[in-house]
Amino acid sequence: MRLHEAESPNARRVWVFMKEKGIDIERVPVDIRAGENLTPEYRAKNPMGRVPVLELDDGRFLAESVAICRYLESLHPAPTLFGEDEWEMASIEMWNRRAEINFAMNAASAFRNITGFFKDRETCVPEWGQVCAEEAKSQLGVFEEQLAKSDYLAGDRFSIADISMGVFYGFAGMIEKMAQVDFELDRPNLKRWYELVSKRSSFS
Ligand SMILES: N[C@@H](CCC(=O)N[C@@H](CS)C(=O)NCC(=O)O)C(=O)O
Repeated sequence: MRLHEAESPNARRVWVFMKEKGIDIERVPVDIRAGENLTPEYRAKNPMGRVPVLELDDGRFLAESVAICRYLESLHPAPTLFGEDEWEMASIEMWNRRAEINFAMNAASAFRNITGFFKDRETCVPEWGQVCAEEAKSQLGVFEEQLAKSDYLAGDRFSIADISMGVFYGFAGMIEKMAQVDFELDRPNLKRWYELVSKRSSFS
């Protein structure tokens, strides 16, 4: 297997996941700034033109970070990062979706629209970026409340939900500087949780 990737938060989710599992595979760098991910050759691997993409030994390609992680979890079930019983699996899914849809997507849209980082390939609307930044900030309140109740997002076990949220919470610190926005990241429970999560060797 090979991972087509770039220095980017979604690829980082897969690296953290692989490190947690002790999986080491070949990595193929894709220069997303130069648009290598937009070529017909790359789109044959992933029609969405995004990284990361996992290339299987039989020549099939799998995109979407969490789909890749699910595949790797099936190959390497222990330690589980998607949960064990029905409730835990569903809770992890719920928090992972919230991390992705409610926080990460809004933070990433703020970044893309305000900085114009990918303006060579998409229309950027800075005002929309500001709306997304406000939404990301307001959604953080839900995570702050949840983390007052448990060590990790979906309970007492570190999971894919913590990987998704941890990677994008870290990225949000960089977005604040680049896009001059304030997500109010510095909230007591989120801060305590991020210190715990980012101490893991997988996050280094
Ligand atoms: N839903 C996808 C999102 C992938 C994604 O947006 N990747 C970004 C890097 S974090 C990318 O490839 N950006 C290049 C571009 O937009 O041209 C996933 O979870 O893998």
